[in-house]
Amino acid sequence: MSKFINSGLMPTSRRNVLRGSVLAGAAAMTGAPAFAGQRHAAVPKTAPMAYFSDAAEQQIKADAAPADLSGYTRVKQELVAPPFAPVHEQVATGGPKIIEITMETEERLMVVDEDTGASIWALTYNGSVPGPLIICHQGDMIELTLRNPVESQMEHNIDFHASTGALGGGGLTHVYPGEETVLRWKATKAGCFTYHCAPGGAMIPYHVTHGMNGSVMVLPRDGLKDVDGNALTYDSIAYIGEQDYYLPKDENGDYRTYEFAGDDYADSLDVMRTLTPTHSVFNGAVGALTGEAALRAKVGETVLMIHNQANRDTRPHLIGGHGNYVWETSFSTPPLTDVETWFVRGGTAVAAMYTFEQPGVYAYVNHNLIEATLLGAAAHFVVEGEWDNNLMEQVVAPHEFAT
Ligand SMILES: [Cu+2]
Repeated sequence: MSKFINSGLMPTSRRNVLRGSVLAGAAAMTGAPAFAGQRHAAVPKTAPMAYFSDAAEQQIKADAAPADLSGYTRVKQELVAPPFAPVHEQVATGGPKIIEITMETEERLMVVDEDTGASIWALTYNGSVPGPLIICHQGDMIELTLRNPVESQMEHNIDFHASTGALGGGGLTHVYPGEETVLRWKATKAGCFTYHCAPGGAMIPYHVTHGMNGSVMVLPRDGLKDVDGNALTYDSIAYIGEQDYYLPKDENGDYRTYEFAGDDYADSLDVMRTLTPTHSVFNGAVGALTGEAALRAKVGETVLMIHNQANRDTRPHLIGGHGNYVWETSFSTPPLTDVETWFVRGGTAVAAMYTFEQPGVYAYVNHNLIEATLLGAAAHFVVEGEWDNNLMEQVVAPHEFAT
């Protein structure tokens, strides 16, 4: 499905890494599309495209009263790779928590499509596309240690759509290779939310479309409810990140390969400007959730499907099933019910709950069917159990009819 190749351990520093704000500023001044080659040169330390200046940030922090952490209990959450979810409670017990998590900004070469050889130097949180699912309850705090390995080529940060202030934390979390930072934020809104890297300027979509995004689920403290206030619970979570890639091709129409992360910057921006992805895949690669890697469930099992798309609108559909309950916007409003196809606004994560009633293989697709079949946006649920003829029966098998 995907493989890792050692990045080559090119020495980097705060001055010569691919810095989003500097590169974006330089691009704006010169009109040049990209500056991947500048990795080797000293880059002047200015911040022409900063949305949130260092000076303002320091002043705000200096004037602020310390956070009141009384009443919180500290716990660690062990993050796991998609499509799985970390161990969590659906209904919170005890008071609010400070949930400690750690993420590394790993730059890794991934195969996107084994059939064509398409690959990408993915920019990731913890090595996966999407990044890991984080789960907390409304009123909890997330305390993230964000670490950028010394062998990275680029600076990274993180913007949590679930958080409040400082560009979702993006203004406070710029880490260069060999640096780490700690950010704590309070989950005040209940729902599923995207998080993504946002270094500055064109580096924002560059990092996001290289895989650097994921989801936070902030559950209501008393769990999920239907429109009448009845409790809704799930047996499992299927965490699906839809990723649009814009992979450059050479003059022969073959996908280009690159030696280091960031080397594709200029070529990628050329493809990104077309707004036409070469791939739209689930969990990082074509076929990442089919075949041996298909999602699994049983008849009677209730699955919460969390669908993240940080950059583009999409419309998931479970072929042969439904979204019994779909929270398209937040958990603060009642869910939509019995939905055939739901909508994920670009820059959003959506939760859809379904209880399987028939065994078989269900395709879960982006119901732009061109994207599902030609670009890769398809997964499979393999469901075990007893077939129910009351719901569906092949009354007569296909056969030649008499003329
Ligand atoms: Cu990044």
